Amino acid sequence: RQITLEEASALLATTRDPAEARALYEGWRTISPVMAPDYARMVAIANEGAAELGFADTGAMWRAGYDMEPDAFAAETDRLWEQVKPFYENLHCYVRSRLNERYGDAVQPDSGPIRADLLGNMWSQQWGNIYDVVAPATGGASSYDLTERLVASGYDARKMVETGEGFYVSMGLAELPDTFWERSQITRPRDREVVCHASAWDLDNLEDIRIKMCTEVNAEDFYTVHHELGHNYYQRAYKDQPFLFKNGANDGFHEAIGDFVGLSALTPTYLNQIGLLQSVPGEEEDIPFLLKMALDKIAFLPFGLMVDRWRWGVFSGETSPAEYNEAWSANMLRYQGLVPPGPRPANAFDAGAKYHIPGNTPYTRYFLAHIYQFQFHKAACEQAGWTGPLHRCSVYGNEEVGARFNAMMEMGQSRPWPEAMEAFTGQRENDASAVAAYFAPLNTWLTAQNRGKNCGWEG
Ligand code: X8Z
Ligand code: ZN
Repeated sequence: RQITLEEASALLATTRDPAEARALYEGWRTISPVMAPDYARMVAIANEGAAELGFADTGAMWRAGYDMEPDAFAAETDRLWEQVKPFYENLHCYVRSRLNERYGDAVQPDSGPIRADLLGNMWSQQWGNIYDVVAPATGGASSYDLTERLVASGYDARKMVETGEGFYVSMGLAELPDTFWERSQITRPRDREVVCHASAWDLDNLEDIRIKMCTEVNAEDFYTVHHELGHNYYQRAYKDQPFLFKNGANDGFHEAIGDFVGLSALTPTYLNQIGLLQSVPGEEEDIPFLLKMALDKIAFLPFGLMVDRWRWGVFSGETSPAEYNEAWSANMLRYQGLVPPGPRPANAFDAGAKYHIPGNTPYTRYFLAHIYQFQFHKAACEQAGWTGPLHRCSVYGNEEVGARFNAMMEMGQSRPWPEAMEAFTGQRENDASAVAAYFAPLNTWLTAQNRGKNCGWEG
């Protein structure tokens, strides 16, 4: 029987059987070899268009969207990666050793790269689904599981989206229009094939905003709902700009709006306020909470980088179609420290099994968003007068922060992005120090856990 990606993802999230994980990982990747020739053709066509517009290639065109020279932007992503890499290496080291304890040397050795299918996600891009496997052995674990809380509280897809809207409304932003509810696709239709990868749309450049997703009641889609609504709230905020400015300050901003809101919406304090948690855990749950967040947010960083590192090479011609898969695996190893569960077939086109590759959606935006959302969060918490640890801050119900945030969103693309950044955070730079500040207690804890370990990998 054929299963959908949603079904395969749900199984991969919960299976703890390495053979099943491998079958799911490899099974999904059988969909993409057929795409490789068309993909190569698309690259050639896109490059022709980029050249006509005066760019060296499509990658250079994509890197030109950040109010600086394309090469300077590439260097900027290197600089940001160097800033966060030590955190990722710490997390990688800790997760590897917990996987080793769980599965043994034959499945996951305690040195070298991690087996990519053991991380609970089809692309190993967010690892929160294996929290139970890597939860602290001593010193208190998390007292709740968000997926379980959502299910137990009787959430359905619509309630998930309404809850997301509720957060934005609490910040003083307007409710979504009726047409949003009439015209959005919130669940998978029963009668036809659709693209289920979540997206947000602005149909008339005014009020006709919609999301299109196949919402499941779980923690991952609780995040995704907030993420998608961020796109819609941004779109509506800049609707009065001239047409050419109806866009994000840069594409990383667009991806960061909803994630910023999500950082508050995932706090136990907020989950308690909306009745999903009966009580707010104390300090003893700081490390479990931060570990859960890091499994999603820190683990994502090298993935957010490697996708376009691969594509930049493809567009520039440095990587030929014959080298597509080798180069993809090499990037997985280099940035993420991951290897596939077994040798890949000669015709494998693993990149094609990630939505944004055949969809040709740039990906560095998500890497940036994983930095920006923490810059926004830190600034918002400071505006709110918060003096406690950043990970416990929520700006739910804070209309003053909402007004300042909306003012940045209303600017759209009318000014260079550093001005939009400055309008909300007072800072004009891409800066990963807010990531460091948010995760500081966890990083200290991980360093202690990893003492005596041989962290890192070759490659
Ligand atoms: O594609 C998305 C969104 C739509 S813009 C659901 N994201 C990336 C992905 O799923 O690969 C959000 C996080 C990263
Ligand atoms: Zn998005």
